Amino acid sequence: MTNTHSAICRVCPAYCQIIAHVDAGKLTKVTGDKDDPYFKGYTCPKGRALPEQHNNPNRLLHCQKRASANTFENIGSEAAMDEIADKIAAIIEKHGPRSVAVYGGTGQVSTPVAPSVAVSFLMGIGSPMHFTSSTIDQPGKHIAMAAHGLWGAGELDFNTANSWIIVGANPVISKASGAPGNNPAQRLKAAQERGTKLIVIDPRVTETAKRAHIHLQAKPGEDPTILAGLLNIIITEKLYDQAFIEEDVEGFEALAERVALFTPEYVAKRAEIDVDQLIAAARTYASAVGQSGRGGAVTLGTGPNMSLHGSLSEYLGYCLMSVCGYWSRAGDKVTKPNVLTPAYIAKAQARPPYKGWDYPEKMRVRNLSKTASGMPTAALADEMLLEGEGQVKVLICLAGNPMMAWPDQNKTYKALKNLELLVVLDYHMTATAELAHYVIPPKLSLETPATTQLCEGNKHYGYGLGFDEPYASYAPAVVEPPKGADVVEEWAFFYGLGQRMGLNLFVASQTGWDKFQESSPAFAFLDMKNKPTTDELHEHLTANARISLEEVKKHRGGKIYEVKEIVQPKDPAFEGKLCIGNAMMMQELADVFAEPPASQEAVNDFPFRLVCRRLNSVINSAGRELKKSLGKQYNPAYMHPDDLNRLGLSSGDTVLLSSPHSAIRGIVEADATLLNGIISMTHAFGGNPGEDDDKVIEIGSNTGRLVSVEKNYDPITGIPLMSNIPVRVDCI
Ligand SMILES: Nc1nc2c(c(=O)[nH]1)N[C@H]1C(S)=C(S)[C@@H](COP(=O)(O)OP(=O)(O)OC[C@H]3O[C@@H](n4cnc5c(=O)[nH]c(N)nc54)[C@H](O)[C@@H]3O)O[C@H]1N2
Ligand SMILES: Nc1nc2c(c(=O)[nH]1)N[C@H]1C(S)=C(S)[C@@H](COP(=O)(O)OP(=O)(O)OC[C@H]3O[C@@H](n4cnc5c(=O)[nH]c(N)nc54)[C@H](O)[C@@H]3O)O[C@H]1N2
Ligand code: SF4
Ligand SMILES: [Mo]
Repeated sequence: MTNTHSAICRVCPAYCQIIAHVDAGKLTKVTGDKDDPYFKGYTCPKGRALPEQHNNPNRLLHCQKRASANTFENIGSEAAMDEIADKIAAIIEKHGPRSVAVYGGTGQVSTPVAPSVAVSFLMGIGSPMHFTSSTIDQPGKHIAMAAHGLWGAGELDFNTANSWIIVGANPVISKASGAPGNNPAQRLKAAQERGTKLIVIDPRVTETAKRAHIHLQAKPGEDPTILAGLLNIIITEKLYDQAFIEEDVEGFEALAERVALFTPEYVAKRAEIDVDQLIAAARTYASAVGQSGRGGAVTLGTGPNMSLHGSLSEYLGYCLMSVCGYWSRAGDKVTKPNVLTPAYIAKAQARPPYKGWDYPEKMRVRNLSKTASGMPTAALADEMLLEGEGQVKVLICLAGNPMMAWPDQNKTYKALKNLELLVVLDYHMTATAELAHYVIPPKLSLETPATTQLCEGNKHYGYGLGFDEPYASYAPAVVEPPKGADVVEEWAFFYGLGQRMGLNLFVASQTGWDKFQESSPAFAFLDMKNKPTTDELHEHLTANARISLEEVKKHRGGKIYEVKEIVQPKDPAFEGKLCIGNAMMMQELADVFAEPPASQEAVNDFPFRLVCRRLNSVINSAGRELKKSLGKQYNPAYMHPDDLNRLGLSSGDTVLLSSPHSAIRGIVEADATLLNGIISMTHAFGGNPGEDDDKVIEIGSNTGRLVSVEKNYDPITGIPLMSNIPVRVDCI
């Protein structure tokens, strides 16, 4: 007999409400929950593949311990934790706590309780070495927020916007950055029908760009130029919000002076776009100036963030919103009020700029340090390779896949091989797990309880993330792990180490996530003798929620709560302002103006530009193991048909793609949605170095191998050039 249970899909941060069909204790099907008031039955192929993930014969059900260079053996989870705790203690004794690092990857969205316990573990042993995928994703977001400041009234409403700019993001596929995640294709279509004018900047006519009123199909890497150009038009044509700028913004003159360099003709020529379209985009964007609640956001994705100057591009996006006064005003509805995070008073006032970079924790390479985005992951491989005090000897990899995802795969390979201890928490034998000393398989998402708190908090990461209604949901575990499995929840692994190492671990309630208030998180110390339940941890995490978890639990299946918050006016004596003339950003913009649009090297020897792209069936490397749901098993190198013709190539041919750093094979495929000279290719495919050359049709290839972390990187966050990579195409 089939039972159905409401549940929350946690494959990606959209957190769709789903129905899990369970037959004799086995997850057999996932469908959308049509009764859910927010998701209304929406799912995507990755969510519908949850049964294949949970029941996959290749799923690991026992901890693995390396037995030889190429083999692993089963080990009991308690024994594994005994051995790992002993090893870590011995390494700390010899090399100090900084030798132990944790890397948390994208899979953490499936296991939202774990990161807090992992951080507490690191604090317990005294190591500052906590890294996440955030710094190889869109670290510019955090830098820009710090340089610009935040607006206390929060986000603009997607539902009432006159215009909306999306730069190098494709929310229809990624469900991230740009449009709300509850069926972004539908949300964009509805916006278009309402008359919202969408402006998209992308070298490809993406599924999102198809909904655009104006698509600036610009060359990649020119986002700072284009955004500065839009600002220049808005300023010279006096389309900005004078009153808002006088009251709440500083730095206007500095910005105006700098963007004046970026005349429409200069920008159009440099980015290879039509000058009239550029001017039309600026006028369209500014068309709601002075109309409270009608402004539009500028949202940026991985494209600009991975093409260098990501922080600057994000910053100029904020500048566009601030010169137009496109922030919620007193009397407007609060667009994303908290539910499972704490209530706060939304005020129409700035939270002025704060320190976002150059934090005291230094890396030993490239003069990098911790920033508001965290520790620079692009330098972690160097930290494992560089001998001397502080060298990283232990890596615990929590739901991430460095071998597939980190920039410079060859260096990552050497670095991971150099470790004294690599522990991978993952549910299958990934390319990273293959190099591990221990692999610890977890329960999978539908085997553990969940709340929607993580998705709610994501609104602080960028527009189009987080729910745009006061929505929340709780779901218990709906299936048990397969019979005989000895799997450990990720948080319980860190807890197990903590018990053995005599640490007092805690979880921090999510108060601290709310950037609009100054209060710090509430810490709940865990009982280190009697193991808490995952539900108890969720209770700690939601301790300060506006609507209690107890209340949310009563409404199984997701509910939009009656939270009708109105933005309050500015405190009478408040003088803080947003900043649009940050000196470092203005200098970087001058540098952009001075730099040649494309280096000679790129033009002569590497005439193509490889840009990032996401596939609907996978989330980075996760899902590649689900052969039935995956479709194509490799990542095609999409190119314009004219480029293929010119090179005498046809779809399906194998080529060698060389960057100034390294080379990979690729299988070309015609894609007329691309600009000439662009190769659009997904990351996190292929195998470890040497494994994919002869198997490119079976497993694809790894674009991260083409990236150097030492040349062309952001000096603040360390993110290297990971999109807009110069490449040459050779027939083989
Ligand atoms: N060249 C290039 N490189 C890139 C990018 C690019 O566009 N181009 N994108 C970058 C970006 S944006 C990111 S975020 C990073 C991603 O970097 P990572 O997060 O390191 O890579 P993923 O492949 O997402 O790894 C997620 C892992 O989590 C595992 N996982 C999934 N669910 C669970 C679970 O419930 N529990 C546990 N324990 N594990 C789970 C999956 O099996 C997978 O191995 O890659 C970056 N690298
Ligand atoms: N289905 C699916 N969903 C995912 C993921 C996945 O792998 N698959 N990954 C998740 C993760 S980790 C992340 S970070 C988000 C990312 O979410 P998005 O940022 O929306 O990612 P993409 O879909 O790759 O969109 C990037 C776009 O930037 C364009 N682009 C590339 N270079 C440039 C440039 O220099 N300038 C401009 N203007 N555009 C450029 C590309 O053509 C592409 O359309 O998606 C998340 N969601
Ligand atoms: S969009 Fe994300 S959360 Fe929704 S079904 Fe797909 S993978 Fe799951
Ligand atoms: Mo990402």
